[in-house]
Amino acid sequence: MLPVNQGSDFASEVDFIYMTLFWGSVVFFVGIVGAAAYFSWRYRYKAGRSTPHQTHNTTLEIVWTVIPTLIIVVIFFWGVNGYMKFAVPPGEALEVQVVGKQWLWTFEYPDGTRSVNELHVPVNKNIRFVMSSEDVLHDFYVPDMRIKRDIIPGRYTQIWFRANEKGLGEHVTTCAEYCGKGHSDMHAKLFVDTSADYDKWMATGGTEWEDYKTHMEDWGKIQWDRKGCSTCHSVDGSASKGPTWKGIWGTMVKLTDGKSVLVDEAYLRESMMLPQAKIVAGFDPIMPTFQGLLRENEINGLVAYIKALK
Ligand code: HEC
Ligand SMILES: [Cu+2]
Repeated sequence: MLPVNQGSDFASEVDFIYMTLFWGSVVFFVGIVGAAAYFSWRYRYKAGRSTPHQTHNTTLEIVWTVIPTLIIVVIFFWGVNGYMKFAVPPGEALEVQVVGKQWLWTFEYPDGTRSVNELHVPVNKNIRFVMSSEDVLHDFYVPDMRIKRDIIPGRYTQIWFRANEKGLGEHVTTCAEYCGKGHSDMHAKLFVDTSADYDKWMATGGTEWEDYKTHMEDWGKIQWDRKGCSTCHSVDGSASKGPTWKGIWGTMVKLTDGKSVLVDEAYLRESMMLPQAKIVAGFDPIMPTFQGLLRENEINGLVAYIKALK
């Protein structure tokens, strides 16, 4: 029974008000039903017993009106106070974009890192979730944090929490709005990390560090897809908005100014950071700069990937 898995500061407050209401209801239920049962037995029909004439009892009526009213008013303000905390994210918070779609979750962090069905947050930090849907109604629900809010197509909704020490570790995130056939598969894992673990996760963008070192070109392939390079660069030699990456490593590329340049590490790097510096012949200078959008390890991965595309 409650309280279980209180991963956020909300959790204990929510549980406390919930349990107060629950036990309050139990006390009143037992008291009222018990009294009714007792009186119906105590004053049951007996031959010769007559009931005296009853009008009313002013004192009793005032007491049973005023006391419950006061209790309800206290509960109301208690609830509003909690709701306001829950509904209004604090100004200083880490912002994570949450996108729900049939039937998975994507999360995007301030530095552009994206992850699918896996959410990492640092402990003891306010996290604000800005949520949108790509298709139908969904509902972002993290039971251990006691947060839940609808995600509505065409609109942004927000929610926030602050995970505490008790919340360190893995939690379940699920969709609480029936959204079609795969609704029950719409799970994500939430990891509350220490700030060191969180930094490490951000640095590698979701892949294990060791993994990244041993499979640089796979890491580059992930970036090709994640960072949108794939919309303009093919990797199979076919034509696209930009030159294909297949087989370019180590060759001489013709530029619009008539010169040629060797495709090496420095040229690839420059092409990503300052794409307008050297324009490949036959293409328009439409490539956006990725200055500040690619981390060192991502650039290395992309270079390794291009190198591997023979
Ligand atoms: C909007 C389309 C577009 C996107 C997105 C794009 N590029 Fe490009 N890219 C181009 C075009 C067009 C060229 C050729 C013209 C030039 O050199 O600027 C090019 C050239 C390059 C070159 C030089 C290729 C050669 O054959 O010499 C590299 C390397 C490169 N892009 C890397 C990337 C990487 C890495 C990404 C993703 C992080 C990316 N590009 C995203 C359009 C794009
Ligand atoms: Cu859903």
